[in-house]
Amino acid sequence: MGQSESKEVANDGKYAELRRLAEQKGPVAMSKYLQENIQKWKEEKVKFAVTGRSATGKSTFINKIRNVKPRDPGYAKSGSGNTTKEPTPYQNPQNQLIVFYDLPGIGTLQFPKETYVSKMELCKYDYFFIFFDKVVNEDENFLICELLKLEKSYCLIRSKIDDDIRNAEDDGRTEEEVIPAIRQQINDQILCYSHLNHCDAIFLISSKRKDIGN
Ligand SMILES: Nc1nc2c(ncn2[C@@H]2O[C@H](COP(=O)(O)OP(=O)(O)OP(=O)(O)O)[C@@H](O)[C@H]2O)c(=O)[nH]1
Ligand SMILES: [Mg+2]
Repeated sequence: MGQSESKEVANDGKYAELRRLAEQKGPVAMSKYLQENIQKWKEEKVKFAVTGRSATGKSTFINKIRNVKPRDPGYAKSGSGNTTKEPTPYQNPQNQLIVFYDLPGIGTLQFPKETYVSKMELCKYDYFFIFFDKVVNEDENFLICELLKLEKSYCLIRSKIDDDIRNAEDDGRTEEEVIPAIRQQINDQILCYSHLNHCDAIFLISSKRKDIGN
């Protein structure tokens, strides 16, 4: 086995089958196998969990990406905190196999972090969007550690960037200064705690203003 092949790839059942075909049956059988399997991802159901503290904008984000307005059917209720009371699935209108699960906020009195992982059945989701609206705090830290134990992947979503821009403008700073400063602050925080480094990406978003975010 070549040195560049990762353990993950080497342990993958489909990869092993491909190797076997290549070695025993040759390129025609290999090509047939690839053609049969390459489209299979399109038939897979993907469950995205949208999680994080209460009132960080999880439900609002789900409405935004689904382009659903307050009086439309399937609108995820948003509010000023403790709004989402149970994990609720929302299908992506472009692909019904992609489902966003709107989760209650972690670390509230109703959903303390100690029981959140089991109550929310975090093990059943494929990927996690972890929302936070100022700095990564103890609750996100806890969540990330638990996801690492479950070997789940996640990205971090710093929400409500429009609020930061508005506040900064009141303080005499510009949008061009504020966004890189927030990103830098998050990166600095992540560098200090090695386990936070596992996140796939950090997005800065606003569900209220389409023109900002990166
Ligand atoms: N300024 C601003 N406000 C936002 C944004 N996203 C959400 N909000 C507001 O933040 C509040 C909380 O939003 P929700 O979507 O209910 O937050 P949540 O994370 O689902 O909250 P829980 O269901 O309680 O966990 C609402 O008043 C939203 O209008 C944003 O990008 N910018
Ligand atoms: Mg909600």
